[in-house]
Amino acid sequence: MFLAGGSESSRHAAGRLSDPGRTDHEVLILDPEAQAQFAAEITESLQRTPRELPSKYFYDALGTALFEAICQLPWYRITRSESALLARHASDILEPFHGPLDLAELGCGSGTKLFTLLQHASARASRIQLIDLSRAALEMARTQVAPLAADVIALAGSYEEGLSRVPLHRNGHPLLMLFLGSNIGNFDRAAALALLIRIRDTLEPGDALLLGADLTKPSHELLLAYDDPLQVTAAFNRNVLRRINDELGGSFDLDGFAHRACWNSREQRMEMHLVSTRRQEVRVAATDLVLELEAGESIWTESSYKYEPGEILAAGTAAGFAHGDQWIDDRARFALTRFAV
Ligand code: AVJ
Repeated sequence: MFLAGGSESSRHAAGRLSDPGRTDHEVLILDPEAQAQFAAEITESLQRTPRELPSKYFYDALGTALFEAICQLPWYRITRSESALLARHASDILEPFHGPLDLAELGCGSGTKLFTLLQHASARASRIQLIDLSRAALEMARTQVAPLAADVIALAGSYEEGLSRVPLHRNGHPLLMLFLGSNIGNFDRAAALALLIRIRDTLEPGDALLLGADLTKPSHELLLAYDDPLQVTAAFNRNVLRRINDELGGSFDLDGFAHRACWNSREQRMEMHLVSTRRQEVRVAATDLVLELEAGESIWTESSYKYEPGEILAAGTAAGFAHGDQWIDDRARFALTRFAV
C-alpha cells in the first residue's frame, strides 16, 4: 500500500496513510502509475479506427462535478429513478442479510445511493469499501457514508484493481456488492458478462450483487438524456479534451469539437462522440502524439448499453449467480437486480 502522485491524488491523499492498521480515514491509491497509464491508453485509442477515448477518463474533479450536474438534469433520469427504487425497496433489498453486513461499491461516485439504501433500511454496515477512479468522488463518498458504517475503506482505482482488493479487506461478514448507476452500460455485452463473472469470482456463498442497469426506451428520450438542452452533457464530453490538455500537454481546441449523441439501434446503445468541426492538427506533448483530424471526423468517447430486464437476469445466470430478484421502474425504465451467490 502506498501513495503516489497523479494530479488529483497528490492534492487529496498525501500524508493520510500512516498506520496501515487504521482503515477509517485513508484513501488507498491502487495504481500509482495511473498518469502513465492514462497517457498510454489515450495515445493508443486515439490512433484506432475509428478514433476513441476510454470513457473512464471523464472523471477528473471537474468531470465528476459535471456528471453530478447531469444527474440532476430533468432529462437524465437514471440517478433519480435508481435512488427512488433504492429508497422504496431498501428493506427488501437487504432482506437476505441478517446481522452484520459488509458492503462494497464499484464506482461509488459521491456515495449518495449507498447512503440512501442504508438510511431507508435503517441499516448500518460493519465495513464499507468504496472503489472509484475519481479521488474527488471518493472524498465525497467517504464523508457521506461515514455515519453509516463502523469503518470505511476508500480504494482509488479501476474496477479490476478494486475487485482484486475487496476480498483482502473483508470484515468476515456477508458482503453485498453494489454496481449501480448503469455503469455496466459502458461495457459492450461481452465485456459486461466478463465483468459479472469477475465480480462473481470475488464473492462467496451468502454474498450478493446489486446491479443497477438502464433499460431500453424510446430513442427520443435517450437523445434528450445524452444531448440535454442545457448542454451539460456536451461540457462533460468535451471536458475529457480539457483534461488531456491540462494533464498531458494536449493542444485540443475545445471549440473545434462538437458534442454528438446517437442511438445505435443494432447494438442497443447510446453513443457519444466528439466531432471535429474542421480539419485540424492536435498534439499531445506527454506522448509526442500528433493527430491529423479531418472535418467531420469523430472521436468516440462513450457507449451506454441499454438492457431488457430478462437479458440482465440471463447475464447474471450466465455469470454463475444463483438467481436474481428485480425491482423495476416502469416509467423511467430502469432495473435494480439483486443476484444471490
Ligand atoms: C455513469 C456511465 C452510467 O452512461 O449514462 C451520463 C455517464 N454519459 N451522460 C451513462 C453519462 C453521459 C453514465 N454512466
